[in-house]
Amino acid sequence: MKKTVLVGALALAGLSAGVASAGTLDDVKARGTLNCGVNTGLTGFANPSASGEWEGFDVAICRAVAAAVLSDATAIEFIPTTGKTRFTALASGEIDMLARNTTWTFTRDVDLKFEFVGVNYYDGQGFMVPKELGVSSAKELDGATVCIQTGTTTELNLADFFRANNISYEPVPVETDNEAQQQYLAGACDTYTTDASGLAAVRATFESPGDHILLPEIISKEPLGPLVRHGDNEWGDVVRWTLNALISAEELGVTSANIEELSGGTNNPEINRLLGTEGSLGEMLGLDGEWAKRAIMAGGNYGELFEKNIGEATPIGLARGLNAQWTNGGLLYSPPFR
Ligand SMILES: N[C@@H](CCC(=O)N[C@@H](CS)C(=O)NCC(=O)O)C(=O)O
Repeated sequence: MKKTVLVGALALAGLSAGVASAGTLDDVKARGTLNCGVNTGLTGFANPSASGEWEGFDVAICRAVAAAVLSDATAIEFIPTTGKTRFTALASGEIDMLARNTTWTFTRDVDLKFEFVGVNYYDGQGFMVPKELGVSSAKELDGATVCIQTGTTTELNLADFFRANNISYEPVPVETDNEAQQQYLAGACDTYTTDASGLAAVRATFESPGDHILLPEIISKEPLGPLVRHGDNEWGDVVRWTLNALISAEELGVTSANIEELSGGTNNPEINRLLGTEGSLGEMLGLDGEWAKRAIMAGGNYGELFEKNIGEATPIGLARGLNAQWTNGGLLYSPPFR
């Protein structure tokens, strides 16, 4: 009797999730494409190129997963999502994973029932102002109009920061970065606030980036990472270890330039396990031995992806900072491939 009640409750719980909560790995394999939720457009992170190809630091995670699972880094349907629509898209099953500068928070995990598989960018919230506003600290923004993207952690942090500093602001809500950019440049808001990486990305697209400054305050922690639905652990493992493969590859010195040679076998057992010449880690994931090799070859290791898409040599110009490897004073630390 007790057993029946329990089974019934579980079935109900499954139904209330609204989608098949298990088996995304099989679904993706059967479909032959990965449905990856990304931004509507944020230079350096996720943006269609002039020829219509999605590219960027978040897009690279989708590509690595598609390469690992489907042996094809282009077998992806990119689904643009806003701050508001991203979670419904994931919960409903419209997308298999979300890679869209999304902050790992308690409520998104526990209440919305998503699983963040790791962090691909450690960030924090900042403020951008036109130089001519003559402001040098966020604490001088009393009474300012603030462009703010709805459905984000940004909205909540902003309220906390102004309240804690006993100053007031007038929100100018926007739904996409494009809209924020237009409003800000048109002077509809005195300042634009979002993740500091997002501010750098937006500023890079301005005609005169030098006319705008980022204020020194970073008012929050924004660990950004890919996420999947709760309760689909096999799929979660695939996305988690794909991200870890990119991070470990950098730590172990595996690059797009030397990966072919290294996958012939090396005297470093961890590299061999990563690249599938030793052990059977791929099989344990429901993939083959070369899954991680393909993931890394899709665009390079973590460091290569960083430098190519958002690094100091790009117009976005981000330094590694917290996103350096732990061996270099940063927070990037992949668990071992063992
Ligand atoms: N990390 C924050 C904010 C993420 C966010 O939506 N950022 C904006 C501003 S950088 C964005 O990505 N916009 C891209 C778009 O509108 O497509 C969160 O998870 O709530």
